[in-house]
Amino acid sequence: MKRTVLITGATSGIGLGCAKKFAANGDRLILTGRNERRLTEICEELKSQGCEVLPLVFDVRDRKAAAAAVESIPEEWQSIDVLINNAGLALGLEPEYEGDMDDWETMIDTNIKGLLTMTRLIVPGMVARDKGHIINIGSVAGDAAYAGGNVYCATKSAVKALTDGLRIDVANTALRVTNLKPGLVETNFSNVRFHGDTGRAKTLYTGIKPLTGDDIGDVALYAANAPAHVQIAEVLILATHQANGSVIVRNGK
Ligand code: NDP
Ligand code: 8X3
Repeated sequence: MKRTVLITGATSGIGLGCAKKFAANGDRLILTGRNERRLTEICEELKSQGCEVLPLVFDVRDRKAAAAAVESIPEEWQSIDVLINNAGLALGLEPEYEGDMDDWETMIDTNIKGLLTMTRLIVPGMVARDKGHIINIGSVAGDAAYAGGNVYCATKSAVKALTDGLRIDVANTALRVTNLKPGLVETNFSNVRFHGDTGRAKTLYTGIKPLTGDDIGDVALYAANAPAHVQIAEVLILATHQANGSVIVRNGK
């Protein structure tokens, strides 16, 4: 039977990679994002490949809009089997004592509070059905801080704590909870981080073959397709020439 998979932030990068992989697996998708035009294009493309898709346009920082969007899901789509909490971003790479407070607020509101809002809205149904899988997109940045990462790293450490906490809270159910922690993935992430400075964003990926959104989609699908008794709790996924959040060897072989 087809699963219903809700992916937040599916208009780009890792969320889009997950959407493509779950669609190819025969699942049906609820895809979210703020960019309505892009979301519509992606849904049309997936539909043309035979995937059933439901788009929901809202900002995960807006609790009321998120609740209204979830409320609007037609009854036959409401039994969500997999929730991929992916929507998120980094803003800035300044030292902590020089960071932009508005950027901090946006990261905290999106990466932590947005993820919590979606968890609070979707997981009670999973618990009631005793069925479901929550896949949170954390980061290598949550393992240890790197230079200029400060607040972004803190939000991804929070994702780890919230994922571990949820796993404890549902250990008496059949639900599974996974933290996927990618390293360098070439997406729109660095353009967003550097406020549209594409030249600076590109330098992040020079001299190394980075991961792609599809690579992370593969791992998410693996975790979701594991037998029911197997819980992939946490996976760190790095490019071959990246060792951790701080060590990246450029122009390795
Ligand atoms: P992208 O910028 O390519 O994609 C980010 C996605 O998040 C977009 O679909 C965007 O959609 C959505 N999004 C951002 N803010 C909001 C919001 N307030 N409400 C709803 N949706 C939002 O970046 P990535 O794909 O790289 O990032 C996805 C996740 O992966 C993030 O959580 C990021 O922290 C994490 N990650 C990224 C890594 C990387 O190297 N790229 C490595 C490790 C983790 P829209 O603009 O339509 O709202
Ligand atoms: C994104 C990876 O190393 O740019 O979470 O923080 S990193």
